[in-house]
Amino acid sequence: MATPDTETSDFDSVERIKAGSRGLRGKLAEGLRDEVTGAILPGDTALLKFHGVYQQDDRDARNDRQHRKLEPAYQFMVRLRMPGGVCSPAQWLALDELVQRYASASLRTTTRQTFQLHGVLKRDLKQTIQGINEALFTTLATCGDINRNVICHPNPALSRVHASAHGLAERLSTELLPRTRAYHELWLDDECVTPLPEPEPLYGATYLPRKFKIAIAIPPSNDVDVFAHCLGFIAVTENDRLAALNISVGGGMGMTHGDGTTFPRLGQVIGSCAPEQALDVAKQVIAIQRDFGNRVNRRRSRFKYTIEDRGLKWFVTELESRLGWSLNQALPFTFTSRGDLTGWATGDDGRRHLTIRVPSGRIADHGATRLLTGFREIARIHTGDFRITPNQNVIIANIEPRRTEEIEDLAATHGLLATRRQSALRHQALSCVSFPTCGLAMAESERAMPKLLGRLEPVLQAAGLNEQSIDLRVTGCPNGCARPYLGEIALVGKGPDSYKVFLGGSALGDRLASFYQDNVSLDGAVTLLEPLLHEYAATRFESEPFGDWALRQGHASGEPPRGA
Ligand code: SRM
Ligand code: SF4
Repeated sequence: MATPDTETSDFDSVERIKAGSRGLRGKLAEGLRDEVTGAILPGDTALLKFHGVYQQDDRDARNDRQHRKLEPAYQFMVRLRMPGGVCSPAQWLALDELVQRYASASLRTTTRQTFQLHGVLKRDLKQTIQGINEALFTTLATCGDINRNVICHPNPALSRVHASAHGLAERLSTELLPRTRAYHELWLDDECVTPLPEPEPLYGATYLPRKFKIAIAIPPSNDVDVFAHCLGFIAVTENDRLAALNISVGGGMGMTHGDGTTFPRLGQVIGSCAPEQALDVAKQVIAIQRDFGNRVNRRRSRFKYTIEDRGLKWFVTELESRLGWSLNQALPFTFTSRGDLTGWATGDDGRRHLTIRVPSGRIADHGATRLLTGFREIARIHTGDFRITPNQNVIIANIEPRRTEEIEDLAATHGLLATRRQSALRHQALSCVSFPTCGLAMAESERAMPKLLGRLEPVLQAAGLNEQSIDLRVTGCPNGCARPYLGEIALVGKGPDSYKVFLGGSALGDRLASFYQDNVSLDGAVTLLEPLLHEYAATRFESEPFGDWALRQGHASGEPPRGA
């Protein structure tokens, strides 16, 4: 059940809060000073998100504290902006120190290529955010009704094109930030500038109706799930350089159980542009959403519904008239893969990169698997960088040849390579955070994954599918933070140990999964999937992915899901 004042609460009040916030200031400064409560002032939680911070409470402790008439165990989640997921060893070490001092001694990589810190107390928020800024990161606008972290294919082995795509991700990310100085005043002790509020030329006083997301894909990999994004750029490469970008619009995942007017939607390619035109395109797309997005019903306020309701033709005409030039024709592109290849890779320039599988993105120390310590030790000697992938994994990138063995040894000693021996399904599986921190969680996700995978792996083994890559995604609610409707198999939480099962998304992220069965427990999911996996093993065509097979065999209807 959602806590009050989440993003799905009364839309009108969020619009009024933004309009009256004096450039996202509200009464945040007062709320942060108040030592009587661990929370901030109730009207300010929506504003706090624009600063990259979510007020949460420990949901494991909620009932007990309620029983003891204590206020919820308030704590904060802090999300970083990290375009393209690049992080230096010095930055890694700074974040590591912050999570040990102020947070839950874990770093959480996200499906949007950045880090979240969980469990920060109000009294430590300012020091935490200052520490993040000292490490040359920001948390500004990583949440809220605004453009979020821009993601792109992280593989440095693709050198020149990747570098251009990463440069574009950084540029988009920076140029689309809000102009308010509220963040600097509140967290970094900058002086208050007058007159307030500062003009927001792109966003205006009420910002966007809802969050906005951009991804850049570099074919043949669709690891960013480009069609899940409000705006997607798909790189077109010529002679090892970024020559053009196809433009996809109107993608998004979230829906609401029981509300058939809400649904996940795939982005559609509307044309192409030159790389230097991408920023202009992004600004005008955002401006259209600012002006035409639904500001009455927050459940239908994402950009995908603006496209769905007004039509693609209307949108392209509006975009071209604002740009003052016409889009070029879409250019051919092909995706042949998704997900990350773990293990060693060598770039064109001979540099080496080690991709580490991070189960559910949780970098913590648990028993023999000491990911937090292992990455810390590696960061101490590594001279290249780290890349967070859009699948919650980490690439130790650009490793100096003389460090290769040492880094591999450290990785092995701390259990970072343990997943190498496990199934291909486990390697690709994604799950969202869910309990105990997510205020919107309905069922377990991250914490359920080890049990689910542990039960599924013997089934895969028996069916001879251990090496078969199958895209499994689990989320604790229908919001879709692990992009489940693009999974070949997806479990979407709807209540304690109760999930909706979806089947038949394409392995390349260009077809949505269809609803398969309701009210399935985790054990029930294994029972449900066992005969399907055996049937798949027996009747698939050569190289036929599970999602395509499920569609061909009629196990997936091919109907895109709706919230009902
Ligand atoms: Fe998400 C809300 C976690 C990627 C769709 N998401 C949340 C919140 C902040 C819950 C809340 O509003 O109170 C979750 C915090 C949990 C926690 O305790 O940390 C949360 N989302 C995440 C992360 C950490 C999942 C993960 O395990 O990696 C991802 C952080 C991304 C980042 O770094 O910025 C994350 N969320 C996504 C994605 C995937 C993506 O962007 O590629 C989606 C689906 C794509 C999309 O946006 O359509 C996604 N999150 C949502 C939604 C549904 C929005 C909608 O259209 O209805 C919500 C709820 C909302 O906004 O009201 C949500
Ligand atoms: Fe929370 Fe997971 Fe739902 Fe996202 S999908 S809002 S992380 S339970």
